[in-house]
Amino acid sequence: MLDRREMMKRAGTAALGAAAGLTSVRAFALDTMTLPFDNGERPLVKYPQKRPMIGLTSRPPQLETPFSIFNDGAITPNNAFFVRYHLADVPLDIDPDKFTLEVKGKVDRPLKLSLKEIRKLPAIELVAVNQCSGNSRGFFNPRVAGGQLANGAMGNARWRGVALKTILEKAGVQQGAKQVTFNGMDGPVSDKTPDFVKALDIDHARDGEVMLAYGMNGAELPVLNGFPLRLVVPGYYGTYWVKHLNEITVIDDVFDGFWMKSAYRIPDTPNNSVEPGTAPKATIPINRFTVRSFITNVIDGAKLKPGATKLKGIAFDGGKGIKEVAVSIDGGKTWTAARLGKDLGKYSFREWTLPVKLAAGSHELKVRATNNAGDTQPMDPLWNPAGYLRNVVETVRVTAA
Ligand SMILES: Nc1nc2c(c(=O)[nH]1)N[C@H]1C(S)=C(S)[C@@H](COP(=O)(O)O)O[C@H]1N2
Ligand SMILES: [Mo]
Repeated sequence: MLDRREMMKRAGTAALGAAAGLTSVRAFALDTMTLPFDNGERPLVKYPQKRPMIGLTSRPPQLETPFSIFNDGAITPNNAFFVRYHLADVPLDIDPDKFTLEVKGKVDRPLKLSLKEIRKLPAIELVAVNQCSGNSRGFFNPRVAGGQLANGAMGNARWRGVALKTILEKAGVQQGAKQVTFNGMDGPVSDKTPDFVKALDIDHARDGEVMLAYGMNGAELPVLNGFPLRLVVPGYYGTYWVKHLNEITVIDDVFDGFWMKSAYRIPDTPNNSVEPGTAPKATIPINRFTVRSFITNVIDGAKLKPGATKLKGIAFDGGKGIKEVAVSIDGGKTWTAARLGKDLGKYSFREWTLPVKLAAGSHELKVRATNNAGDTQPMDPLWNPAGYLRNVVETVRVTAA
């Protein structure tokens, strides 16, 4: 366990600015919690606009959602939504009246749009999961380098904004355009660190669903989730969801910046996995989510009363939509289909429930989802050196007594 001083040190002293009506406030540590892997001790920290969250780093702030939140409903509240940054220079006092989005490169009409102008364009809304590529990395065996996250680097929200397609049409994409790059207002503290820039293929960028979002669950974006504007790339890992987005560039080649060419790559193999401990021969940029499902109302190691219990949880995938969730209470020998909850769209968490009867004794509860393309979850974990894409069938061990 960490002592108080160490907790304070780790919780850091990030001061958030006045942009979203925030006064300058320091984050402070409330308590600690322990994630279920070695070196899993974390401070619970309080940042402006956030409820107590699991602190991973303080400069930049990186916060994981306590897993119990996912049992409260299919939508993750803004104040419990995880936070991920790469670069320490995070823009915390953006003046929304001075903010502009620049659209440039291979376009007929380069644009500089204010937030007001962006909000006047036709709006779209969509419920979608945002999940960090490294969500659940802490469970990798052998362990891998990177943020040691449990299962809380994900969240599901109703996003509101303008289709990127609308903006690109306004700018007039030129013949021969291949990709679109996205840059946010945060930057590196040192010149040696490459700026965080991501790219999408032009057809993907124009699919009508990739969105510049200014709204999240009926409110503005929280500062730490990209205020005042962020990219939403439904079904794709969070790395593409560029926050504080202020620069869009249409290019006629394939972008070769560090965060596309060298980072966020997965093995170019059938399951995007390799033998544990080995390096892939060829890699591709990470893209869509793998299929995942969780039990949310019973935690590992729980003691329950024998008899009737209702299991409950969530499932999601990269955009085909969840077709079936099956649950086993005997360690995977037999499976029963769960009842699916309300369908909030193919990019959303899908809630599920299943009444079960537990005899006295120990039980291994497992949950496995299948999407509309027939993709499902492996019984044994797949491995890759960056600790991405984790989607093994989760096991919750309980004792009924
Ligand atoms: N500007 C900016 N946008 C960013 C990042 C970043 O470092 N800077 N990190 C990305 C990564 S890796 C993830 S997982 C998501 C996390 O979104 P969130 O912090 O709103 O949860 O933001 C993405 N957008
Ligand atoms: Mo991420």
